[in-house]
Amino acid sequence: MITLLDYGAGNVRSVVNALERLGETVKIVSNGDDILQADRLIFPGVGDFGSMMHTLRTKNFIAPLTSYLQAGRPFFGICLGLQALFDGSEEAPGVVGLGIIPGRVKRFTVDLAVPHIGWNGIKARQPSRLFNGLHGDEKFYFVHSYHVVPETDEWVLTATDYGYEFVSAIQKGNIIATQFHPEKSGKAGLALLANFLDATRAAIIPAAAPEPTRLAKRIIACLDVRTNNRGDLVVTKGDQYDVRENGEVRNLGKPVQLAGRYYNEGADEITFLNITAFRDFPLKDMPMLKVLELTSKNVFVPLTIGGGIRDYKDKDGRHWSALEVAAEYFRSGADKISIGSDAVLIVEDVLKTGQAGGMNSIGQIARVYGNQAVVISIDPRRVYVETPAAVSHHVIETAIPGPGGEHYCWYQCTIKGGREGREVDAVTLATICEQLGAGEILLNCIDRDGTNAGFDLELINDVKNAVSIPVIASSGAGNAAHFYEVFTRTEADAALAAGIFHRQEVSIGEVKEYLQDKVEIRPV
Ligand code: 1PR
Repeated sequence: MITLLDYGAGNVRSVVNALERLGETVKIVSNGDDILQADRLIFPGVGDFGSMMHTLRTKNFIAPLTSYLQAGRPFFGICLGLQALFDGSEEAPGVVGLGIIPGRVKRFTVDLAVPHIGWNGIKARQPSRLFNGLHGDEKFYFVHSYHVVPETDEWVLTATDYGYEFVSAIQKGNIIATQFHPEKSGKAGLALLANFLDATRAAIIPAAAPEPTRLAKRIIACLDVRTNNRGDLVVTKGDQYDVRENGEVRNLGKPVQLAGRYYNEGADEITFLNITAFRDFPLKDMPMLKVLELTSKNVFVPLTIGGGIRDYKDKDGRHWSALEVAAEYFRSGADKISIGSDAVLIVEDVLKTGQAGGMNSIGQIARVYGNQAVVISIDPRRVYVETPAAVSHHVIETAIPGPGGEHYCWYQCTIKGGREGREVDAVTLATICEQLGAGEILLNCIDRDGTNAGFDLELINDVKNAVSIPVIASSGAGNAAHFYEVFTRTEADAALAAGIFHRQEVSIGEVKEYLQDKVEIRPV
């Protein structure tokens, strides 16, 4: 039996799933006594430092947790569960941490995308039982904007490089905590958790220590999901967003099975897009929640879900906020949510009024679950113009002339799965969404979707140059070389594909094999 401290902020399901996969029974803490009686306590922190400490305080968890830790009893903290052990954080000035490790939590000051999202390496600084079975060159999944800065090196367990070296795990006797997410780090992460669970394993130093560690470019498999004419939830795939063939919705497989296959092939993340959720209330769409629940039991890499995340009134007149919709997705196993149509409408509002409504879905969800949990999915389409002055949008000069020989274009944002073009360009959308609290951009391109013609490099460069959050390049991958192209000719942080993987034209393993030694990736 292992005790899990869930303070109700986020997705602890993935931690529960990982522990259950390792044969543990998990007891969730419901009061301070549960903490005091735990044999081993796991604390996965989510959201921001201030609200985490506030919730711990209102639930009267601070005193039992501090006394548990001061007694040096077995503890594993994850992400904010590491940061909580320190004196305080720049994220919430004035808020006092648990003070178990002297030091503070600071925001990254790097000329790189923040949050630091993705798979990075670790360098062991002291022996630990956590390293049994690891070579030392494995990569683990990170997602954070702040990192810990202990006053002494005494308890540093691992370090990682991102612009500069930071502390990525600590070990103080029985107290161990990692900035990365072992529960989302595939087989290496499960091995590390298994080592924590078995206190009889010997403390070792792994053989390899990458110097420096490097953040991998991520390969993401995307599953567009919708109900077909027979009422079954299927993975489908469009050509420039048209998913029908001879009147029938294309059926390329079952969502849970396909996600499992991509995990085994080495996908670094999996994204589900509920592509017709814009018309229906998505919480009626229980099969989608079930898909997430089942997938997260077997897939230990990050899961993103998009589609229909906005405010609703259901048929009984009950108002559901976008935050409540997102909360259902997080509870079912999602690590990130992606917002498409609603983001365009929010940005239109900002452009019209000069300010964002305080209740906008991007800010609301980011405040509770953290910026890194909010992805903006952009569905742009090229609009050619004769001259940059022809429109008030962000225009680029293009090497791919338009049908009338035009050398300029702008990227028009659309809503409702490309059905409706709006007067907002992709760069403006991305920039404003970043200001509102988005943590990542999923940059599709309707012109390239399903064409196998390669990514739209001009679009990706344009958006990537405008924001400091990570950008996922999407749409058009037709072979492994297209991934090489997008990672060497743009600064994209990740590349996403759908059709080539579903149709088994190229596997994720083949893409990674092609990129090996050319681009930093997480080996399969
Ligand atoms: O607007 O918040 O309800 O979200 C709806 C979501 O569903 C959006 O993220 C939107 O991109 C997606 N969506 C809506 N309609 C479609 C469609 O295809 N008819 N899917 C659709 C867009 C997702 C792409 C695709 C890549 C790679 N497809 O990410 O996976 O283009 O494809 P490829 O590798 O085969 O070229 P909301």
